Amino acid sequence: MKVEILSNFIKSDSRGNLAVVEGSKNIPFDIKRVYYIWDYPKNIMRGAHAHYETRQAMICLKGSCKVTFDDAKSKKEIFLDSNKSILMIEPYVWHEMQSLSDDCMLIVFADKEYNESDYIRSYEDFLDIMKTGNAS
Ligand code: T46
Repeated sequence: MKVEILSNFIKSDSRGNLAVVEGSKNIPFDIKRVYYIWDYPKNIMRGAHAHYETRQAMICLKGSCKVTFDDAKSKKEIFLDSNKSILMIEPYVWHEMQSLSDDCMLIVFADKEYNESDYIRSYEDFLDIMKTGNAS
């Protein structure tokens, strides 16, 4: 499974840093929705689902967390602790965010409006969908 991490969206000069996220320029889709997540209880997990269609790009603005990806064939863990990387979250990839630091703030850019029917929230359903090839 290939997990894409994008960079080269920071403008730095002697005054500091400025980050620009531009749809269909430095992230590979038009941005339809932006949300951010912060202020977690201890040891909480977020995510734990896959999407049918929605493509997303995530930046850890502050703090750190571990993101686990699972495509039903293999798993991959990415540790996010820098606001200088954009992590792509593609459809049909089960993703979980764990080990969220107290100060962790995640911002997510999505290419679709929120639609609960785009979520696969049961891991068993996800495995079935991936096995039966309904994913293509
Ligand atoms: C994802 C990961 C990275 C809305 O009403 N509109 C929205 O745009 C979103 C994102 C969520 N919601 C509602 C749905 C739930 O009632 O907010 C509540 C919490 O959402 P959820 O449990 O899906 O949150 P996470 O942190 O588990 O997942 C979120 C995104 O939903 C998801 O698409 O990929 O972050």
